[in-house]
Amino acid sequence: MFDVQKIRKDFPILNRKVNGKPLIYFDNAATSQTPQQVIDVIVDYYTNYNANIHRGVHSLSQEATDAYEQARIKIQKHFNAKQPYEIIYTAGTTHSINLVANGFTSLLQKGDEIIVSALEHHSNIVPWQMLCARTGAELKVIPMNEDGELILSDFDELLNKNTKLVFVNHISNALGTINPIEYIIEKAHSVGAAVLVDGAQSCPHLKPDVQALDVDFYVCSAHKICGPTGVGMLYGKEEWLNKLPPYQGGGEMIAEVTFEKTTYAGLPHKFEAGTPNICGGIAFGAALDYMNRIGFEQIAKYENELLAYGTEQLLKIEALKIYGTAKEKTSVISFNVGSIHPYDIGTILDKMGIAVRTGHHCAQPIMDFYKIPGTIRASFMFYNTKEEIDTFIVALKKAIMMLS
Ligand code: 7TS
Repeated sequence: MFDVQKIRKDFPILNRKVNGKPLIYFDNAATSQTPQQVIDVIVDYYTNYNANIHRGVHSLSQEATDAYEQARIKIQKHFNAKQPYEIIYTAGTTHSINLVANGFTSLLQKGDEIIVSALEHHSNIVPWQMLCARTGAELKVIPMNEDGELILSDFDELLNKNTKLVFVNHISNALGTINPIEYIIEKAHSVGAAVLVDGAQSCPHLKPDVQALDVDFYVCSAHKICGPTGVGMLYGKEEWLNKLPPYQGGGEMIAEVTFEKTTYAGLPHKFEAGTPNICGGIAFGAALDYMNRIGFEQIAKYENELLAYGTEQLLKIEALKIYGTAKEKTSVISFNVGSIHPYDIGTILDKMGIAVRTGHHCAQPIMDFYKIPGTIRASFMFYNTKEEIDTFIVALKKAIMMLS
């Protein structure tokens, strides 16, 4: 049984006050909160077995290496990758995307085309623009409609024999749209293009199966899935990871080094130069354990209830417009009220202990599409409640009165 009050007890931060009011944390799309079970794993690491990995014969180093590699296997199982070495530890989604974009520099040339979607976070736009500048490849964009859905017929027309790569997020951070990645992957493959899916916003809400999706690359950050910041992963199909050259040179990623010639280590180490975020990787595994114990089906069901309830309550407010009305969406609500600036509402809500994000959400092209400077974004996780939404609605109405 899904018991939200029991779950809330796992999150110490939910007990704190902000500006004298109980914290209501609705900025989960930016980062999720951390349960005690994951905090304990972090404390245990630094208290009991902090050591560098893959290099020491001593016990601490062995323990740290085992825990780090076991976490990789947890991540592999979670995403259903075929092999543990298809999971590359990175610093997060942005790092993972840059690793792939950098690797494609030697695989692309003038005349090649790359497709991104209009719904992307800047971290899934800028690295590809940089890649195009390095290689002469051209960037094409799948447009969106008023509901915040991708126009798939336009995508079909963009695809051709020159298309080498397609990049799309699984779920939009600014609007919550769930993109039809199955369709996109299948169509892209039909012209021989590789697909990278940005799972930064999907992984907190669903459990992707990379083999069933047949996706070439899938990336995410642990901090959005109840884990720590500074760690994430890149899943890549073995054949693709073998084709990409290493991203960074350094320790750990080599087979042999001489001044004449260096050979590289195999997967996954080829992409993991230097001392990694060891504790972060272990805690990433613990965060997935935590979420899987609750169960992603339960999580999605409950969050959908929050989404429906929050949407219904918000739409009762006069002059409130929701951006992102896709049929398939997750628990993110982006909105504005009349001509009130989102920042002003966000500031007043903060005074009442409510954390929302305001601004362009690192997705300026979406804001340009709607011709707005930004939105107020309330994003819910499984530890939020309908009662919190009620308090938020009362506070929002107060803010609107003060600003009208
Ligand atoms: N892609 C998407 C879809 C995202 O939502 C984010 C972060 C990133 C990439 C980058 O992730 P990072 O962990 O490397 O920073 N999104 C947000 C957000 O919506 N508000 O703050 C960060």
